[in-house]
Amino acid sequence: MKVEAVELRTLSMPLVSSFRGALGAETERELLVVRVIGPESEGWGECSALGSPLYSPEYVAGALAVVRDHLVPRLAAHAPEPTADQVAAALSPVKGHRMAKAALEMALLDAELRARGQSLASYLGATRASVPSGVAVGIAGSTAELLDTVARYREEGYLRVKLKIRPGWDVEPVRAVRERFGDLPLQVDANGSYSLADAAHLARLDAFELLLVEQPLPEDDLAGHAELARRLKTPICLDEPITSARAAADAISRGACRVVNLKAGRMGGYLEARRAHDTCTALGVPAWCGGMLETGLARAANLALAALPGFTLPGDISASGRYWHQDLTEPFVLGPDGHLPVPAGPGLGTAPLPEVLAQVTTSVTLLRWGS
Ligand code: NPG
Repeated sequence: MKVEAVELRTLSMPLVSSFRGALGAETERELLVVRVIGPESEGWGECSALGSPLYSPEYVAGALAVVRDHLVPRLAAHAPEPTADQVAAALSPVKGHRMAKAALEMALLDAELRARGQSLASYLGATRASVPSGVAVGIAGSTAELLDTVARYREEGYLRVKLKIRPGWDVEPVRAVRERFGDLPLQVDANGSYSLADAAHLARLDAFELLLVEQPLPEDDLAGHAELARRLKTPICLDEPITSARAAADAISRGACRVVNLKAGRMGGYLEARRAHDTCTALGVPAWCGGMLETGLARAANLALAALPGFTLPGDISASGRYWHQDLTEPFVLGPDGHLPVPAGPGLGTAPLPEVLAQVTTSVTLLRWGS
């Protein structure tokens, strides 16, 4: 498509409640959004990097710098009229920075699909009009507080709950939730905070009929996960190390996981996420769509992705109200059946509300295409 300019905005959005996990306590979500502007169409991309490099090496200021100084100039030189499916190859000489690359690809995809009137869901191959919604619960101050939070989310209609765990906050809180909510589809996420020496302790979680335990060990320990898998009944799911379709195939073939969390940002974009989905489907491995405290922009794209047939478990895609008093887009609202609607309009099917965007913007950088 013809591109005239790329606008980069950093935003700061207050979260409804602080999100405490192995990643620290976030109360404000800093983020970067990318807007591709052309004569016929424009599109929006959201970078999932956090304000600080606590989940991945990427973070907002770094992502802004790499998009501005490397990704946009390189893409403009390589493909003066780029299409979204050229982005990954054109930017492959730049190592890493997958979340930044994903944001640029997402913006081009949105612009392209808008121009031809096709929804992202239909482009990706979605087979559902709505997807079941799960919710992630951070480390609570006490078990009583955790039970209250889970009860509230149950009442709101969420269909499965993911509890963050870490050493010192695991078996007892999980037991308390399971005792109180006997039939609740439940899973846990450790963000890599255990070691193989904790295997016997982690095996105590087998008593609670969890759907899965996510990322118990550090991300570079596939062999450890394969060993742990032999000692647990609960399926292991990987998150952080799944950086591509190939990484997913590798982790599965080594026996390091039986379930995969797919996050487009972590994999360099929605096109690679779709390939990873296809890989999981071919290998008979259930996938689900992860979340990174996104605004309505990436939530829209995640809903499109999660509507593919291989996403057989509810993802971390909650309603806007779980995160924001005021979302960047029209809010996503949970239906009475605990599902969220997959946007059907062209491209992402949504866009930032101008007055909200203006309110939460902390910086604007305008780059002319090809200069
Ligand atoms: O619902 O968006 C959500 C949050 C789900 O727990 C969640 N995400 O480790 O997967 C994770 C965690 C996360 C949050 C990761 C923020 C990175 C940033």
